[in-house]
Amino acid sequence: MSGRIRSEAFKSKVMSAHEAAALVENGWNIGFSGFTGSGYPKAFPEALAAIIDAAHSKGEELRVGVWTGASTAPELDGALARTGGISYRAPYQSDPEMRTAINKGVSYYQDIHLSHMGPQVSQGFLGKLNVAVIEVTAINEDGDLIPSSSVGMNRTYLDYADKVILEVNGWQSEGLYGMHDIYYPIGALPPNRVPLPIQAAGDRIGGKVLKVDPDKVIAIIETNAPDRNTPFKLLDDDSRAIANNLLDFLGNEVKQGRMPKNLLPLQSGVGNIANAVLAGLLDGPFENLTSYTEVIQDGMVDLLDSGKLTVASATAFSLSPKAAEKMNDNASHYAKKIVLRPQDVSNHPEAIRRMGVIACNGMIEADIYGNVNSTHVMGSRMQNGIGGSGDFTRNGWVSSFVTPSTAKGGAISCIVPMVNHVDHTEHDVQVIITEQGLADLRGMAPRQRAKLIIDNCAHPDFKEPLREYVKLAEKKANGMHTPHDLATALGWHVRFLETGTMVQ
Ligand code: 0RQ
Repeated sequence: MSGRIRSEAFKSKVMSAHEAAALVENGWNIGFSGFTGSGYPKAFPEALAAIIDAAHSKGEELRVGVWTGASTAPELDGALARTGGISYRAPYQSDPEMRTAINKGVSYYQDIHLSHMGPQVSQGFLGKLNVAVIEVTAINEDGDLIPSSSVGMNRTYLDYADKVILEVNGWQSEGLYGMHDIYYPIGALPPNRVPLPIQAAGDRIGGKVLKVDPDKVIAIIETNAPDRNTPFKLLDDDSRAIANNLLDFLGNEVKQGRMPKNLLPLQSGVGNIANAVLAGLLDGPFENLTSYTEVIQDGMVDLLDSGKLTVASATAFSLSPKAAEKMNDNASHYAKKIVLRPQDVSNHPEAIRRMGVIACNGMIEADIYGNVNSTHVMGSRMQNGIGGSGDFTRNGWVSSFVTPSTAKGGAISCIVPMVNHVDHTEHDVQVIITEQGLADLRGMAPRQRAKLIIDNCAHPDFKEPLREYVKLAEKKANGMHTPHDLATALGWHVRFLETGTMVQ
């Protein structure tokens, strides 16, 4: 044994991943730990996938509901989705195999705001939670659990599951102890909800450990395996240009007296552009920054190292292998500057609204009136999910969305007459940014927005076609508030589906 299981009561429950996975019954819902590729169980899901494959090859029915914090890794979403054994998946995923199962209609998928997942599970809307499978760093003598590299939904799953399986991962640094802030009262349901007493990104309001009823623990698996930790792409010209447009905007907000010199707490989505923004901040003029976000990427760790960022609050890491190694070696040092919270706290509307978070998220497309689609490709296909973007967009002080102006080598305009699916409405979206420029939509009516978005954000190849659409819409519309020609509003998407390009 690794020495990470320090409670006598738990030692006798150690078994292999196969033995633990064999306890799962057809139709069970499983609440897995894991958020943006960190802190997910490493051995149980693949063992379960092998058991599902074996059952299916004998013609037996074995399918499960898979609930997580957010996206996981090929060893979890990938392995289970490949079997065809996931009946239902929630809330956020980004795995290619999982995406295929959803888009083929093999698995149902419910795309839930990350801050809503806890309350919805607690209310029982998703059905009964049969088992929670949670990765931890260690089990203390008193049976308390030291969380690993993500917190996500773990508090709720441990509380609400009938049974619990723990994976104790020796790869996770023991220095993580003290980084987590687990606030329990926020799990209360109406009418017993309490205020969230967070006034600044670094406030600690809870305990360092997760609690579990030892009687519910049916198995413990020992692992020693790293998190997914995919390296980031090198910054390209487009992501650098997008980052610069956002940083200029923030500089101007300070100049206009609308933000303090050290800005307001930053939230940044995942991916290349988000990392470019963080890299831009490293070279930029802003000091004493803070972050209230959901994911800590490499750029955030660099900012902490430089001293430009004083504190970062999140629910999970999403690091490259190099940065993960650095985090593992120095976790107790970073624990003074990083707070990892449950996702119903990291993404809580009350804290985001009170602190005035600057939200910045990626998108698939925006339309000329400022509606944003973060999730769907050509109306029907799911890409990843809304994740936490809605939590931060609706409640932030500034809500911005970033994308290159075109996709698929210029065949697709990311600025369209009408989005093929709405995740963030025109009422929530304040700033749209592409490599072409930035549209500050605050204080603007729909037709004013259309002009600004086309002039500042659309790719030159699509500016004139968009202006032509506006003219046509204004001629044909039944009203001049948000003019549309309903017969052609989605024509660009239809053209892409029929010909492989939106270009006329
Ligand atoms: O497809 O992979 O087949 O090449 O979409 O696009 O440009 O690589 O951008 O990785 O930053 O993802 C919105 C998906 C952007 C992401 C989204 C195609 C494009 C490519 C990916 P390929 P890029 P990114 C915090 C907040 C929602 C969740 C969120 C996301 C693929 O940012 O999932 O914000 N956001 N969470 O070719 C058709 C278009 C397209 C398009 C891009 N207009 N039409 N395809 N693509 N634009 C994190 C969490 O919540 C956990």
